[in-house]
Amino acid sequence: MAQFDEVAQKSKLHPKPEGLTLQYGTAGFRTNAKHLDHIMFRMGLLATLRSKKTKSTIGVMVTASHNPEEDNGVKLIDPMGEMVAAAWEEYATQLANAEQEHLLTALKDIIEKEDVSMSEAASVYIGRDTRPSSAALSQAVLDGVSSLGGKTHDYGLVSTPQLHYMVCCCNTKGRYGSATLEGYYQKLSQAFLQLTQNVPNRTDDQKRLLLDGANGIGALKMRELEPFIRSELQVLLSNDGSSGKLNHLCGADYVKVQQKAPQGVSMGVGERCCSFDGDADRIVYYYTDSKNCFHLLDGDKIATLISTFLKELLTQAELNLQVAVVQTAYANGSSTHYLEDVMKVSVCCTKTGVKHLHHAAQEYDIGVYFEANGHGTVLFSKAAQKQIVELVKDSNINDERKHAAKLLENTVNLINQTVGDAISDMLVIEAVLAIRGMSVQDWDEIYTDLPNRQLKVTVSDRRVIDTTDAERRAVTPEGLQDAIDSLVKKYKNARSFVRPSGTEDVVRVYAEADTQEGADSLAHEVSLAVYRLAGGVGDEPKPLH
Ligand code: 16G
Ligand code: MG
Repeated sequence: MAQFDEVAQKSKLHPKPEGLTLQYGTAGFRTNAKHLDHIMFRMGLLATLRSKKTKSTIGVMVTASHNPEEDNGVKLIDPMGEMVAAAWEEYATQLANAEQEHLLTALKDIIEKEDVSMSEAASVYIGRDTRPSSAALSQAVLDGVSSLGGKTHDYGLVSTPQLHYMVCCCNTKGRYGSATLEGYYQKLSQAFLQLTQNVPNRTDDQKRLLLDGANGIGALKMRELEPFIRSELQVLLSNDGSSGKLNHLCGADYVKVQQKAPQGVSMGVGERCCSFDGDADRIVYYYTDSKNCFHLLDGDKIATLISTFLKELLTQAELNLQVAVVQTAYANGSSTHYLEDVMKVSVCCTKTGVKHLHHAAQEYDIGVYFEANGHGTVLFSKAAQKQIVELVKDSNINDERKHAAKLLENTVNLINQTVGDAISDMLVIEAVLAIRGMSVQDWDEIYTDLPNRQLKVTVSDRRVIDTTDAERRAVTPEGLQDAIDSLVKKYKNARSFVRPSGTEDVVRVYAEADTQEGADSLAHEVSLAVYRLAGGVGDEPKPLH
C-alpha cells in the first residue's frame, strides 16, 4: 500500500540506531536528545494510529520536563487530555524498539491487534518545550504523522498542560474552552479575576509573587499570561530563560529535592515564592522566615489548601458532594493525618505516576490529587459540575449560598482538569490565599511536615524489588520488608518505603521520623538494607552525617 511506502521511505531519514532499546516509562520516553530522532518519528506514527482508532485528535508533547537540557522526551496525550491508555504505552515501546527492517511489521501488528481502520482520518496536535533539540525532534514527529497521511497542528512552544488543554478543547468541540493559547489565557484569567477582584483590602504585597520559571517554557508562557491578570497579580519572574540554563540550579524539582531556594531569585523575608518545572506541569511554593530558615510548601500542602477551601465552600453552598484527596506514598505523614483526622476528608493512596492518581481521582465527586513533588490538579465529576452550575442559576437561594456557588464555579473554570498545570495551580493557590486572607506563613502553619529524607541506591537490577499496597511495602527480595519494619521501629513517628524508580536506573528510599537526624539515619539504614539484600553495586551507602 502506498501509505506504508511513504512510511518506509521517510523512516530511512529517521533511522533507529541498531541495538538501542528504550522504554515508554512513567512519563513517556526520556533520554539524551541525540538518541531520540527515530523515537519521535515513530511516535508520530503511533499517534496517527491512536487518532484513527479513537476517531479523535491525539497530542504529542516533546519535552523532558525537569531533566537536564541535553535530554529530551516525548509523551502521548489521549482524547480527553489524559495520559495515553496503558496498552498503547506497550505499543509505544514495541514500535520504538523494532529494528529498522521490522518497523512496518511492528506497525501492522498494532493495526491488526487494535483493528485500526486505516481509512479513518487522523489529527495530531504537537507541542514542544524550549530545549535546543526540541524543534528538530518535533519535526520528526510531524514527519511520522504526515507519512501516514494524518493532519497535524503544530502549536510550537507550549507548556505540557497547555497541549493537554488544546487536545481536550478540540475533542469536546470547544465545550472545555477554545483550542488556542488566547483561549487558554482568556479562560484562566477570567476565572481568576472573578475570584479575586472583589476581595477587600488586598495590599500590594499580597498581590506580589516571585516566580522561578526554571529557565523553561513556563517562564515564556507566564509572560504571555501576565497582561491578562496584571491588575490582580504582579508576578516577578526570575530564571526566565534569557541567560540561565534550563532546570540548572532552579525549578520545582531542584527546590523540592534540595529543599532550598533556587539560584537567581532574591527573596525577602516572608516573601511568597514559587517554582515551575521545565515543562510547567509542577509547582512548589516556599519562603524564608526571619531566622533565614527555608520553608517548602509542596504538593501535599497545596492539596490541603485547595481541598480545605473546596470543602468549606461546599458547606456554605449546602452542596452534598464528596471531596477526596489522592496522594502517593511520598505524601508527608502529617498531611495525611491532618486531612483524615482534622479535616475529615477521605484520603486515598496510589502508586507514583500521574496516571495512577488521575485515575483514582475520577472516582469521586471532587478528587483533589497531588504528588508531593508538586504535580496535581482537581477533577470535578460531570454531576458535581452540573450541581454547581445549577446552584449559581438558582434564584431561590440566599446570598451566602449563591456567593459560595459562584466561587466554586469560578474555581472549576480556573483549574486545568486535564492534567497538573503549574500556571493554573498557581492561580488557584493565589486566589485561595486572597479569598481566605492568608499569608504564605498562615498556609504553612496548617500543619507541620514530619522531617523526611529521600535517597537513591544503585543496584544491578532494580526489578528485583517488587512492591504492593501502593508501593508502601516491598514483597521481594525476601527479607527486605522485614528489615525495613524493624529499622522503622527504632525511630519515633517513623515510616519508610523503597521502590524502583520508573525514570532512572535506581531504587528510591524514603524515610520520615520525628527529627531530621532520625529521618536521615533511618533513610541511611534502609539504603544499606537495600544495598545488601537487593544487589547493590558500587560503594556501600555512607551515612549522611
Ligand atoms: C514521572 C511522573 C511523576 C512521578 C515521577 C516519579 C508523570 C507525568 N510524571 O516524572 O508523576 O512522580 O515520574 O519518578 O507521570 P521516579 O519513578 O523516578 O521516582
Ligand atoms: Mg514536568
